[in-house]
Amino acid sequence: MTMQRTFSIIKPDATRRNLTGAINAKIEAAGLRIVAQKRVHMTRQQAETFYAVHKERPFFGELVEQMSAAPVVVQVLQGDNAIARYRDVMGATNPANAAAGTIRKEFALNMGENSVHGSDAPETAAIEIAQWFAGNEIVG
Ligand code: 3AN
Repeated sequence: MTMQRTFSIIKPDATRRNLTGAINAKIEAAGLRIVAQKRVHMTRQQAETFYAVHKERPFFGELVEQMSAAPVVVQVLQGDNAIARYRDVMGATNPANAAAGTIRKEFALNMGENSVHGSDAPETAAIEIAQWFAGNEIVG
């Protein structure tokens, strides 16, 4: 067992369509525990900081625009192998390639508006969690 934490965002395309509960149900059904959660409206600056690794990518401007356009739900998920497990539940970045039963297959609209974010490695999970939560807001 590798007990891990990962950082998740339920993105604006999903909160707009009132899908927070449906996505949380999939997270919990996969054996992940939501140990911290809050709804926030990201500023442009916060979205730029969060996605700084993608600064040179052609879709950066659009991504920042979308992420700061409406509320999101930021979360910390905990469980055995949480990082890989959540990425499995999320499905492929492009919903057209996402496996049946995944969040993106069922809910994502397109490559950019793809309903959820999940950390890709322990180092990025730690940085992303620290951007949004104080230690005493995470209760495992
Ligand atoms: P993932 O979210 O699956 O880890 P990344 O890290 O490659 O994917 O991309 C981060 C985010 O950038 C994606 N969730 C998506 O919103 C956006 N994105 C990635 N590739 C594209 C693209 N080709 N066109 C538009 N948006 C994209």
